[in-house]
Amino acid sequence: MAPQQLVPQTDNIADVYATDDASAKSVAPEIQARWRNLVTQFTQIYGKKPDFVARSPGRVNIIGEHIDYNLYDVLPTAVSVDVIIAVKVVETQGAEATVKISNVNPEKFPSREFTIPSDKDIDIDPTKHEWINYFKAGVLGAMKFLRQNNPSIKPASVEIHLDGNVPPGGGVSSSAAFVCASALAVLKANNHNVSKQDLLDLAVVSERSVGVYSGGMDQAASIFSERGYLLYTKFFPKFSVEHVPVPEADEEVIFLVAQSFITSNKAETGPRHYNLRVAECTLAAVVLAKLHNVTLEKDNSSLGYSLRNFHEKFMRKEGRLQDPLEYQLDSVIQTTTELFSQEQGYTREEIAKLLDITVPELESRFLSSFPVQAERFLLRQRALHCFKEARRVLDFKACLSHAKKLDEKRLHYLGQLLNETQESCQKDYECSCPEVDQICKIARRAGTWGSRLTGAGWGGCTVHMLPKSKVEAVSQALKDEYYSQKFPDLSQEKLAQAIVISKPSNGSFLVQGT
Ligand code: NG1
Ligand code: MG
Repeated sequence: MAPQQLVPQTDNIADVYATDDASAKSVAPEIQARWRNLVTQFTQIYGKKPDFVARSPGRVNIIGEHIDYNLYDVLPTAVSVDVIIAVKVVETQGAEATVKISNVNPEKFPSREFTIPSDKDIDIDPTKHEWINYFKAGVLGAMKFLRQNNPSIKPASVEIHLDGNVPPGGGVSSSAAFVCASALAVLKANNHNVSKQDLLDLAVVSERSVGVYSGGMDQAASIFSERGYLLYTKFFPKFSVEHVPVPEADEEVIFLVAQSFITSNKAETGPRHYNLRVAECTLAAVVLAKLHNVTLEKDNSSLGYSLRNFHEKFMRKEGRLQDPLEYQLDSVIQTTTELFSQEQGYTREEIAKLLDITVPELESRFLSSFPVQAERFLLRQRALHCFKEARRVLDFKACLSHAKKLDEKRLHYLGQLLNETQESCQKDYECSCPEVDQICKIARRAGTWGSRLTGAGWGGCTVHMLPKSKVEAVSQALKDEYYSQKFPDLSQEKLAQAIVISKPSNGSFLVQGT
């Protein structure tokens, strides 16, 4: 991957959205209308046309769930829904730069005005779930980055109009799309053409400032994806990406995304859901390291100690770093099965004892970055999910990479891997929910090769892999057996949003001269 590959710029939105080379110059009418609307409204509100539009998409994760913060490889791709931000740089009147920001949906997202301090970080109150917090997170990351190169930089004042159509809390990374587009907008407004790598680094830092200790998968997929490819993303020993094509098959292979409409706001449910899992995996890693008498240095995972880090140190001690990763993972799975025998999980006292430290030390070292609500930590189940999921990602990628063509056998194998991921998310990681389980069952019965939750889970989105000829039957089955039962008064518009065919799309883009 070219380390300094800049975020691409264009004056033609066909370069952003055309997904099939055949229609490389044509863009779906509703996308054209959405862009025209953004620019027209901008001009109505601010009296002038915008200088440029910054955009970054949501992502669907094909396989590799809840393992990015453990620094294991994942396989997402960008989808076409995105956040588009029209920007105009204006004169700074007072002492500090001002931001005027409005949204195409003013009832839900009222206009706001705030200043950007030039000598310190902008303050964000993560306990107040304000829609502009994500834009402020982008400002925070971008200004931190710009100040590194130019400590006395005077930020530009800007007028902003924003349209995001990534369903929030929907598991297709609305938050990452929002933060990446925002940071990109601020960097461009300050005349900095940013590399994809730099945008990624600052976007991950920014997203954590709104209180969610996520991995880097969403931001990587939002920034680095290229249309037609899945984005094989590695975090260890350092970040890198590989664009993996989906080989031809007798029938076009479709990835379909279906909303459960059960929203899960990670910022609120973190202490007993997402952030708790991050803590459980971290504790599993440090206990496994202690039991194998290996030392973990701090890594760049959310809490500084990851399962991948333990895996590396354990294999180094066994002198097996040259073994294929698959075999290494088999051994790590084996030792986890043997060492973590308690199905009912471990209390703080039991973990502290295993680590030879006191409970207060345990709290301050591993449980003080963010609140978690749990009496027991299910180290066995969470670690086994992650190691086995990391193994499935390797198998999924190997199957794609070694095939010229995907025959029935391979397609069923890929689908089976997705189904195993769902099973593990349900049983070992407990991040599914009854509605998502039901959607997967309905879709499989109607003809998908594989169906599973995608993203954090606890609601949100599902992703399905199926032949083009089954799209109609699967969509109909979901409408008849899920949406009409569960949400009988769902509007036609919401129903249309519920099921999206997500072709692997482009990542972040700057569009000028709109
Ligand atoms: P979503 O569901 O898009 O919020 C979250 C994390 C990812 C990853 C997935 C689970 C954030 C911002 N992103 O994605 O890093 O951990 O869950 O694989 O929390
Ligand atoms: Mg998110």
